Amino acid sequence: MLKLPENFQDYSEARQQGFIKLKELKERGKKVVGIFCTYTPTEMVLAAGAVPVGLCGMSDEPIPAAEKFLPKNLCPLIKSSYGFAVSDTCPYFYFSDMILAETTCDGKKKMYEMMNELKYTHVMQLPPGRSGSTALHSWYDEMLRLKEVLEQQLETVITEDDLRNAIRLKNRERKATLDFFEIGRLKPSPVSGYEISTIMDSNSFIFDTEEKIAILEERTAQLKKDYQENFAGKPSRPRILITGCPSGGVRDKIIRQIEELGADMVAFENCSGPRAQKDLVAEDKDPYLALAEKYLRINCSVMSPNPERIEALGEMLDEYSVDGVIEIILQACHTFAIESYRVRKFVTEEKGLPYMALETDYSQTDTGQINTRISAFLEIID
Ligand code: BJ8
Repeated sequence: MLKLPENFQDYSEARQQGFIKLKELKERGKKVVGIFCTYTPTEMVLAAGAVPVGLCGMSDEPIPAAEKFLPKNLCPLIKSSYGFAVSDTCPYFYFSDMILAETTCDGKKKMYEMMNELKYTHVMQLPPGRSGSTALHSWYDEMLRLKEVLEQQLETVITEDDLRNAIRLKNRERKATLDFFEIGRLKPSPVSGYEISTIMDSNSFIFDTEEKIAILEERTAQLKKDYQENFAGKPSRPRILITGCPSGGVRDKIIRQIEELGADMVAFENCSGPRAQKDLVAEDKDPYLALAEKYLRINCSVMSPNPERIEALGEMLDEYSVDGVIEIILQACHTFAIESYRVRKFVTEEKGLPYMALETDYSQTDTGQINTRISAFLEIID
């Protein structure tokens, strides 16, 4: 595995430091909105003068608390997120003035009904597909409705200027994030997938967008320099792309293992990667329409049909010179599990690359079995 930089923060350290910063912001009167998904139009939260904070559960610790209320056979991300909330063990949930969620998969949207009993949860009605004009119209209406909800709940007013400023700021953040991801295109890659994933998840605990942009730009510049001085011209290890469900909760179990077993994790075709970053919000039109258009284009498996994900995957396989694809399917995630049939067919038959799906949860019970499967997969690539 590549050596991690000296100032590299691990996820739990970043999460810890974030608590303190958020507490200070709250004491200064700042409002906080807890969010769960890439479909969340965070520009609206910023325009309301509030701070968006990611609440996706990535740990198995709160799962027993969740299983008192939710079925055991449910996605660990949903159980972990609810478990933190119901056991009151997540300061970020505690500090949130409200929760902003969307109707994505069935498990999440039903869980949000229960979360609403713990804290006010506004659920945006995300259309189940993008076809026709109805989907865009109804999603546009959801943006307008969200403006009213935020204004009411946070006792503020969102002006068009505020929203345009937030759109410009988030677009700059997207460009900086994309440049950071694209370091993985270099051969050999000077950055580990473990670092990419950790930095992206840890950045959700930095509440000043300018600071986030600066961190990303600085690390990208360092990595480019490091590539020129230490990596260019050297042999490359097998290059793996991760696809499927969010991978933050299995970072140690899968991402770290892939790299320790001799491959480079160069790209993420999931919500830890460029999925929502590579497509900017248009700055020259009705900002609510621009947000509706941008967020509806996100190609998560909850959309039906979803050919855009396969197109995006194909582009990434070429751009990142990928040698093999590993799909992470979290336990009981039906949409990614079913879509994996198309992904496997596309990767193996159209792109001629090896593919493997790993179905797992946040526990450590299958660590040995996963290591064996990753080792066997890397042997095929070699
Ligand atoms: S845009 S990937 S963050 S919904 S919770 S669908 S893993 S069963 S997280 Fe997601 Fe938004 Fe899509 Fe991204 Fe499956 Fe679990 Fe549902 Fe999940």
